[in-house]
Amino acid sequence: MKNHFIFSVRAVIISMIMVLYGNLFFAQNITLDGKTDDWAAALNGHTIKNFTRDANATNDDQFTGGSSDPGLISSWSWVLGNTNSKGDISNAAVVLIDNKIYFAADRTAINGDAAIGFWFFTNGTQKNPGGTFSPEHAVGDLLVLSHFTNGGGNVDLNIYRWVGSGGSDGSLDKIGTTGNAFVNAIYQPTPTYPGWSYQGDNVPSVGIPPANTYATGAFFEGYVDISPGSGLSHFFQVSFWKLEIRSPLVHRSKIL
Ligand SMILES: [Ca+2]
Ligand SMILES: [Ca+2]
Ligand SMILES: [Ca+2]
Repeated sequence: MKNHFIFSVRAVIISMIMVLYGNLFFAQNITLDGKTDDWAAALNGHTIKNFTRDANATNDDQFTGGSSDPGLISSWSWVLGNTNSKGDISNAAVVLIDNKIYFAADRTAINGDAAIGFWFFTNGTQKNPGGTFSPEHAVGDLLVLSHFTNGGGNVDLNIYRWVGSGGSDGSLDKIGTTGNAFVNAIYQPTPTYPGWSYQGDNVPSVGIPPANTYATGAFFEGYVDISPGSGLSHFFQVSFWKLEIRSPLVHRSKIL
């Protein structure tokens, strides 16, 4: 009887552990490893998110030359055009998980390194019909700059906060640099998520990748921690829920 009781307790404990691990498993976290297999579950499992399938052809919205990161929103403009494949994003995703903003994107051509940037707007800045953007920046808008590296692996994130003037870079103030980003170091399938599709360009060193397959250096994932104590928690106090989590402004993904 005693042994039976012990086994029962063990069973309960094991069940509790499984529940705990089950909850962790079903929390659908993103692992920064350059692998794509966590993104579909994360997007399906969380409510604050956005996925955008950006165009690849002549109807691809893109920034015009004067639309710089330190510039005012009123100086930004966009047009429809044929994006250079080196700067052509096909898919972009953002999801909020446990006070972390996770983001992912891809590039069509993998030759060489390329910069990428994500803007998160406090007041929901977005593009307007006719080629303009509004509303203007608010103090606290968040800019994350990083890069695709040709061979894949861990990459740095440079985090900036819009301050208007007097920042480390004028209108932008550099908050810090983290290693919280990764570019795929091995071939990866696209996540099995509605609308997520991809065709890489021919690159002499590797040829044309199969459909819906990322060659090394084509897929980027990272996160910014905005939890209390992170130094970025003020983003919570400026209507975080209105940040453009819903619209990562794919066309702003600045690949140079
Ligand atoms: Ca991953
Ligand atoms: Ca595109
Ligand atoms: Ca676009």
